[in-house]
Amino acid sequence: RVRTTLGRITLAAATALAGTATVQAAPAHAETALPTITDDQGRTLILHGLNTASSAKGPTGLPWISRDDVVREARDIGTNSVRYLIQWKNVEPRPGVYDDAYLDEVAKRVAWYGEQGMHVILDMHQDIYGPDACKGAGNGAPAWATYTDGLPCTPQDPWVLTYLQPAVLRAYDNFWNNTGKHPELMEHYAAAWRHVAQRFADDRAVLGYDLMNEPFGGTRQFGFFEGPVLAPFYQRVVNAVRTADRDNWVFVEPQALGPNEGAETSLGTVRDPRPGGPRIVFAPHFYPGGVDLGGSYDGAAKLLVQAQFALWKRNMPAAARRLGAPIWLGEVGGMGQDAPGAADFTGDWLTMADDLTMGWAYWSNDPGSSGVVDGKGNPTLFAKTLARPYPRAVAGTPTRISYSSGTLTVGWKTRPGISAPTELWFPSATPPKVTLTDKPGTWRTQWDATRHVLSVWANPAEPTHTITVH
Ligand code: 9MR
Repeated sequence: RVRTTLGRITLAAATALAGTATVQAAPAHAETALPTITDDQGRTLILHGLNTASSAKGPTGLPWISRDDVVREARDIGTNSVRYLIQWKNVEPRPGVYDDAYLDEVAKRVAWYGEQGMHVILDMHQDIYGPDACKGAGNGAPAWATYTDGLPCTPQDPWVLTYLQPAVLRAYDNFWNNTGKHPELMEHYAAAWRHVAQRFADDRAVLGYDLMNEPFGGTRQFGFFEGPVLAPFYQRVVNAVRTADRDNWVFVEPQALGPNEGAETSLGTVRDPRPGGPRIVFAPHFYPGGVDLGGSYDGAAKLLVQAQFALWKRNMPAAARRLGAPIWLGEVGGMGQDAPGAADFTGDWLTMADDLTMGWAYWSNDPGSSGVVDGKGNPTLFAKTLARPYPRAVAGTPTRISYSSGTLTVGWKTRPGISAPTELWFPSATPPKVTLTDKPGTWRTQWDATRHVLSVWANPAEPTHTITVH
């Protein structure tokens, strides 16, 4: 029954979207390169990572992982980053009262990633507002910040439909102050972020803050939400974060409904008050055709999903360009390894990310059929497909990333003043065969067989470089 319903929903969505979409491949390299996320040596970071983890939505607000799991992940999948889930309800259990013991537990786990040289993006996660909006179905907001005004709620299957329950719509309407009754809630949220930013501003493992997972506007959607409500809200949170932390990156998401399937976003520009140039990242998700809700990537469903690939590839980089921000795919995946076309789908979105020279965080790192280890601790299909050769740091502006049949090709433009090397990760410990377009004798490489990382010091006098590695 669920599959049939889903089929109808996705078909309806396809029909609706087909009207607005020109379903053709967008040019892989659009006019001007987007700004990039950079490390403290000025190199572009291409972030490959996992969302860790859905289990952090529970009462403790902490994910299932141990230190050893992080060590294994870095070694076997080569991730250089993590989208680490935290919860507002655990940060601010009572109004204005912050649980620093919780943040200590978060910091302890953040350090595990730091030990592996990985970059942490803290994600203030939520689904369906919070656990008190609809009988425990959701996560995120604390009980004291949940005003459902006595409206009814029944958790739905698939879970996303719970967003449309009256109590949930009202909880959001009160949060965004669409009702005019609760201006204090957004204020609290911004202050909670300031507190988190204060705690992590000097933590070298932390790269940035994803301000709100998959925002949902209640009874205001699309142009009635993203421009007039969401963007000013982000502005307020960014301003609050910047009073505590001038340097970390701030990640802003479009609303989830629509953009998750590739539809256009009307999110307005968010200004970064930090001196030295903006550090705001546009961080959309990609869940075409309900692949995370029991969907597949074969037959008619595959056509729909491919249409949404084309939409996403056109609309999300365009939005990033409009916002003047780098783009990073904060969530993608959620498909069980036994779902028809799972391997194919994974390969196709990985290729899309490479085509856009864009990093990603896979959903998710929870043990199970859509994780990287199954319930018994055995590696899944995804452990293998996500362990893909890539340039984790580029000493300049990447112009090309492509990987196929055992060959990784990376092109970049020199950015003056970077002395740190370009670093490429490979799943195998065997030294790779390298060719570079720079004049012989003007460049060198070094192979780290333990970390599987090839460092490349290209000739800074040459404006462009292309490396090919077998
Ligand atoms: O995969 C998650 C599923 O098990 C949960 O029931 C659901 C509600 O918390 O959330 C799913 O994860 C979603 C994430 O929180 C937000 N983006 C989409 C993810 C996959 O549906």
